Amino acid sequence: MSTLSLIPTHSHPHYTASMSPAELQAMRAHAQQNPEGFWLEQARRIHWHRKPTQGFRGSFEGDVSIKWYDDGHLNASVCCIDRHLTARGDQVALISHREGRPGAEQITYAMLHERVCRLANALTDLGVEKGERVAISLPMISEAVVAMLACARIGAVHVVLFGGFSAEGIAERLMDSGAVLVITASEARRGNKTIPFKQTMDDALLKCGQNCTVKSVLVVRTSDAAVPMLPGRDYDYHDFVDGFEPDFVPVVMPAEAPLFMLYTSGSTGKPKAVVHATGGYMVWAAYTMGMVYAQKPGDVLWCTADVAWITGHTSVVYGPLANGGTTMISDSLPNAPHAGRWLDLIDDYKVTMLFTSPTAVRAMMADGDAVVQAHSLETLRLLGVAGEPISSDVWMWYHDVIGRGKCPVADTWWQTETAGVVLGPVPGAQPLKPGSASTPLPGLDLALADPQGRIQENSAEGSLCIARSWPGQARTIWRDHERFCKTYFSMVPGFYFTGDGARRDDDGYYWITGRMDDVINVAGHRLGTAEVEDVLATDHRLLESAAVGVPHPVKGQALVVFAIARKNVTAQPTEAGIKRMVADALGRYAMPETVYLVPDLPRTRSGKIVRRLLRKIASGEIENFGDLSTLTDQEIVQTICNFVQEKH
Ligand code: 6R9
Repeated sequence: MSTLSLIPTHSHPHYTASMSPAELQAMRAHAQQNPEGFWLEQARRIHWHRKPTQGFRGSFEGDVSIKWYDDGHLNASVCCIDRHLTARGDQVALISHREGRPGAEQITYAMLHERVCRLANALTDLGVEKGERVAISLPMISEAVVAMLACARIGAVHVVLFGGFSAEGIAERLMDSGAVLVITASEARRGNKTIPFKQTMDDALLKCGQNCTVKSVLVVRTSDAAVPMLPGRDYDYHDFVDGFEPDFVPVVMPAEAPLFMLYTSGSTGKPKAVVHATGGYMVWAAYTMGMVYAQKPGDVLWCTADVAWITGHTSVVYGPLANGGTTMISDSLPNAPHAGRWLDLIDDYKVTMLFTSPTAVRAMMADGDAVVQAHSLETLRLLGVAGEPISSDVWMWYHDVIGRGKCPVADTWWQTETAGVVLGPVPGAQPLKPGSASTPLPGLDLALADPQGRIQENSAEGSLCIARSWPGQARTIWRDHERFCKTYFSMVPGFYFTGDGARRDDDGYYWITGRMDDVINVAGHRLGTAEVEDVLATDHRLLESAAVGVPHPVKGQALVVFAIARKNVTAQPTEAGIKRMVADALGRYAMPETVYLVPDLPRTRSGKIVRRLLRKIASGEIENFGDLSTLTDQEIVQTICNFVQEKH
């Protein structure tokens, strides 16, 4: 199948590749033979105040240590702005489209420099020092990009928080990160819903109570709605910031100084903040985005990801700007106020490179081809996806209908922890296989391990691991290095374990088979089932619960919860109440699709809940359950099936 659907290199004559197949081959060989030299050469993609003379130093063994370009010095905002000012100060760096407002803001590199400097001055005035954390919780507006770069300019560590988090979720992250300042908005509109950013932040700050480290809050007024402002703590962003000087001498940082941290979900416990280092991350952002999305003058790259995800950091902000490209953001929804809204924007702003999620592609596909046909889309020359598996039929639809058969489709596999593309094609320089995330970028050494941790050669299936460090690798988990070592380096000693399973075919192309741990992926959002179960464990009316992911036609996966209600409590929990409780605690994105209140759960003799069975039942696969002999009570499987069927 993989060979039949191979799309050869020469299929997209309209796409000018950044390198030839032979050049790519040579690059791979060079990276393999001389990794140190290769990565020092790649470091030249960015601007250094002091050039590094060392590549990787460290080890995946024992108390894992990862350092890149350790003797180099730089400032990430200089890489993204100042170094472009002479050659392309008047080129548009950022197109910022706001739904319901005519036109879009076209922010040149010179304007971006001014705005970032003003905010850097304002943050310094408010006492933010280098190394301190600044939390950013904003919709997709230009201030989000400016805020990240201003933190980088003063050497502060940004922590971008997703607007969909609940007050509780935000409070937890503010306290864990020790953020000293917050940048948020008054509110945002998503379709016909209002997202009360400031209200949620106020609630979160209240919840932090005695443990609150936040001293100031900058509020971008995104609508006319009045929001309560606490004098001495809260400042109107523009009233305050716009008065500062449009120049700020960047704080030069050592390469290993943290640039940002980002919370993500794991299989156990609370969300963890993954820490990324300035030098390695910047090289990696420039390299990976340069390899997959090689922007030429005039290219407009629209990555639809929210800035609060790693894709938003690398593919919206740092990658395109480090490479001197034009990046676009929009706070619009793909199908509001009407289906095909994103297609309007592609035509309106002459987008040449579209990078979105498989969920968004499936949603566009569900709206029907006629919506697409009503648009020109003639500026598009490259399409990309990341975040979750894309099936070959959806890939083909994206290629044939959105791309009109003219644009290569780059399916890229990566993670918050890898910070940039690991598996992905160099478009035009190698054949594509619909449904495969292609091959590792040059310099990356991937491995598949069997259940005993033995590395498999040639075509094989197993746990996806990375054998050698890469510049953008996460350095640690904030305040929990032990968890970092255990989560990523204990599974296959000496290797970084990704948490995903994959198959490698005869041509060396990788096919991701999905997570091997209890992490699910709802519309590209990573969610630990343990997080959901931890929330439900706080409700005294519930005895126990189990959360699983099931296939969903648009979202990829959906969350299903099985819960056991305690007997003899006065107010019985309801399924709707349980849904609300999860959404209130974690955020709207985590709202379960379905909740089943059941009398018990299938367990092994050692007491472990058998999630494999729950996943099958929840997805309606009730024909073949396999071996049930290890269960304490086999009847319960049928009982739960009956509950599920009754509901449908
Ligand atoms: C960039 C991002 C990471 C997890 C990852 C994997 C899944 C990402 C994928 C993919 C299949 C792809 N994933 N890209 N699965 N094909 N092209 O998504 O980061 O939010 O940390 O999620 O997403 O399971 O382990 P993050």
